Amino acid sequence: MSTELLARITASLVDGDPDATLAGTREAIAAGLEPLAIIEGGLVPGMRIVGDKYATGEYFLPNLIVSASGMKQAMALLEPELKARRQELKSAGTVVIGTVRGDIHEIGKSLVATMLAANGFEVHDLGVDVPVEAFVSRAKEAGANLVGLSALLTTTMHGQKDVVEALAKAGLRGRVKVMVGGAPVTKKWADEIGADGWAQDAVAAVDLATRLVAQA
Ligand code: B1M
Repeated sequence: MSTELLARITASLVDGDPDATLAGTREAIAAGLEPLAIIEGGLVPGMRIVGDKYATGEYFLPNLIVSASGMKQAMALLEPELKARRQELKSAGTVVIGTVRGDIHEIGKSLVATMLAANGFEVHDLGVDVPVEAFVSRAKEAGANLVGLSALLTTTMHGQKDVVEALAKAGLRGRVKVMVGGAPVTKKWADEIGADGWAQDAVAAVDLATRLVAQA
């Protein structure tokens, strides 16, 4: 039953049918599926297929936009469910997160932000297309232990390096760790730009953030 339901959610994203994505997500919540299982077993695979079809020229930009809208609406339903499962009330650390300058990809960054909040972090989500200086000033104001930088384009990954350098210039690198992620971002890139860590997905990001904050 749950496998069939998750497959239906995946198919609704691939078909570009946000109403069906929302209906499937509601049904899965009502059936008692864990929010994370819905995200990882239904929604993320759907977006992955859509991305592959776009890469091969089978889908075009409007397909991406419609599917992303379905995913975003489903995430809005799941966020309170994820937060409601948060049991540990002690703050795990303060994180400033955003998608770097020039890049408007929001879904993965928001998923990481939601998972961090659901795991007890105080999260300052700056949104997308965030200027370098905004990361620095918010990290200062919020007394952040960690800055999270998302980039989905090979052309915007450099923005992560710019933020690492700007944090160093502002004298914050002693107490602020940097975590990077996003589809084209690798551990090798993280090492190259002097970030403290790289996470492949939102679950790994929570583990990494926990480890980095412990070292901060
Ligand atoms: Co865009 N896009 N897009 N897009 N888009 C990609 C990234 C692309 C790979 C598609 C492709 O060609 N196959 C390609 C990039 C190619 C490249 O650079 N190598 C691409 C392109 C080219 C573009 C445009 C340039 C297209 C155009 O205009 N001609 C344009 C760029 C606009 C801009 O940013 N300036 C563009 C626009 C868009 C939309 C607006 C239509 C839409 C985004 C809508 C939105 O976010 N509100 C969109 C989408 C939806 C995608 C794909 C299909 C899906 C991205 C997504 O949401 N995935 C994507 C294809 C792909 O990635 N396979 C694609 C689901 C999400 C859960 O995964 O974001 O990877 P992801 O996040 C994961 C991990 O990466 C990780 O955890 C997340 C959860 O597991 N992670 C982190 C992410 N951030 C992290 C931060 C961390 C740690 C982990 O720590 C801080």
